[in-house]
Amino acid sequence: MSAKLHPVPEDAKRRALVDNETYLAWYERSVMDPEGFWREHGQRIDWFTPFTKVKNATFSGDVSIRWFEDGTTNAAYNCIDRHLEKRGDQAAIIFEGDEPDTARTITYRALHEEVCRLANVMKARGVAKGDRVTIYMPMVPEAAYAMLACARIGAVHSVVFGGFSPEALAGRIVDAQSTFVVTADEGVRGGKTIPLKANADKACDIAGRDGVTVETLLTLKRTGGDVAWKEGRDVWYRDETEKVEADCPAEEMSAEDPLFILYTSGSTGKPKGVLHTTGGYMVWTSITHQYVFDYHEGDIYWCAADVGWVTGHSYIVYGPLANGATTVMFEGVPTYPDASRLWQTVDKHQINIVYTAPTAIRALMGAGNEYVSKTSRSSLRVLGSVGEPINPEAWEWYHTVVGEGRCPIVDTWWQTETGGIMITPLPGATDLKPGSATRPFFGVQPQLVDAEGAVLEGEADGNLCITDSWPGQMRTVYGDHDRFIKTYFSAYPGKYFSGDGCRRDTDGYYWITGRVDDVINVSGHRMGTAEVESALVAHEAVSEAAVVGYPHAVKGQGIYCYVTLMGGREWSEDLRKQLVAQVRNEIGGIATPDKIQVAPGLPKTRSGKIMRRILRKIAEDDYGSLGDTSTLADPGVVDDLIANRQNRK
Ligand code: 6R9
Repeated sequence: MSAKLHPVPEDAKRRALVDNETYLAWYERSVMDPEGFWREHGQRIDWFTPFTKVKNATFSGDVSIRWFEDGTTNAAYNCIDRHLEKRGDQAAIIFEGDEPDTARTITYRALHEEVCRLANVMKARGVAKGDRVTIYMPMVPEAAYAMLACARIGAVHSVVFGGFSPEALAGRIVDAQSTFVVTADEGVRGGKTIPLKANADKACDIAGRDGVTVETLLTLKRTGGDVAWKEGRDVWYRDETEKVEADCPAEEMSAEDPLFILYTSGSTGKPKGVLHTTGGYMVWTSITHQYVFDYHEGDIYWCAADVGWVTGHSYIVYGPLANGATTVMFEGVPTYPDASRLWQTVDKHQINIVYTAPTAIRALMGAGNEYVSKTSRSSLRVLGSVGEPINPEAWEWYHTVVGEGRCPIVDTWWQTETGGIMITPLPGATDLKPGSATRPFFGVQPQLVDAEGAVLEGEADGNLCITDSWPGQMRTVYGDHDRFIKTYFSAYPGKYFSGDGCRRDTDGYYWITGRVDDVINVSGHRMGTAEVESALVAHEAVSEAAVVGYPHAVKGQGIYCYVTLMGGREWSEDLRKQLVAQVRNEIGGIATPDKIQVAPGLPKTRSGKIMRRILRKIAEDDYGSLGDTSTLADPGVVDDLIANRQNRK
């Protein structure tokens, strides 16, 4: 791993909110005196009733995590109302549409009215505090309005990424028992339309068969494309918002009342509903947004993620709006109309901070420097990366070509479960090493352990745990607290286990090495190999499937599938297409298999466990170092897999 050190640029140091001395002092206090630290920083959001209790968390036994528990507040109030007096006319959201000539600005005052109206629509149609609302939307401001409208009335939103299939959407509607769904006629991305309403229609049918009847399907007209209509259930967004009052009081929520559920993949079973609550999450997203991006009053800030992912929740909507920032919402993709799009958008809106994913950086790097150099980018001050490890080459390109050497890069490690950024540089404080997420944020206590759970000190390579609670942490798996305990607190009792491998170097910097479980990361999207496998075996020709990740130049990891066919079934190009379609139908386009290999047998131990280590090596074309295969029930299957591998260099 490259250890080239990039010291904090003088400019960044001069204007930064936090320099290195401050970082060290605050960090020390945050872990020595968490009560005192968070009592003070908990004041950064507005409370209706101030909290007196700060932290009440245990990672043992039943695992219970509570922050600011006797305080009351409201997330939408903190994102909107409290800014109205001072910045009612300031842009809250700048919407940059898919086509470059479509931009819209929404002031804080306008945001207030939009959110209140939608909240009143929800109430009028029976949504009450604690009810779950599913949001299946394109990247348009109305997606943020829907989230904030839920927060305003105390409903719990579950945003489902617009790229997920009807089956995947249905599964999430059913798990959340959600009877109110917000969607659009069609989404538009990179010039292509996505049939969201048609997908939602199918999802409602499936959910209905599984016992959950969607009562309202509120549909935003985005393209005006043809859609089917079910009277009584389907209503147009704008028709409804016109009928109601433009004001709606923000519900008084207890700090530990749920704010949202977001489904994410794990190594086993169905996606889990990660549950976040109100007070701690708002404190965490706002404090991290301010210090990690060195956000100053008046800055224009752009996180180019989708609200369907946690990054969109925490760093397009809640964190920036809690801080009264101007947040850019982008409907399109970085390569449309061409690979200049991000940088042209930066110039157009004079954006100061850009936060995106390594997969986008690699794709743009591949397109060539001229797409960058023909733009000015003089407004840029801080660049961010999130979603997967960033390789040093992509880091250097981002730093040198995009940022012209003057913008610190914050490589932020965190997860859906952590609610917000955990390990990260601070622009004015941290000397950077390309590829390292560097040091823990305030209050975060990382620890590396070996497979047996022994704590590793100093320079070490191990499994990344966090030893104590932080305010933004998930509280439970929706409807399944046992699964929460099992998934995160049982591998290393008393500690939160992230599922990531990590190295700590001699300077105490952290280098995330990727997942150590059966989760793969494709273009920054998390996927359980088990989910892809269950989609494959649902096809009548497949008797068994094993899925692993392999290195992919742009996506980070690609999806490599081994399938064993039912007796008598022959492999054909047509069958390959059917299997690809099967996975896309069950999960969505993001899970499209890159390679499928027929495997007459899979390498299994005598107890029947598939040895994925071997399958990974073969997929990586690294079959020279398969390690010990003596425990295999039939070592002969390995030779066959190698002879027929799909990934020859
Ligand atoms: C925010 C988000 C979480 C997983 C995580 C890790 C990987 C995220 C990273 C990173 C290396 C970074 N990951 N950021 N790996 N460096 N800066 O991405 O949440 O979708 O839940 O994914 O992504 O493997 O465990 P989520």
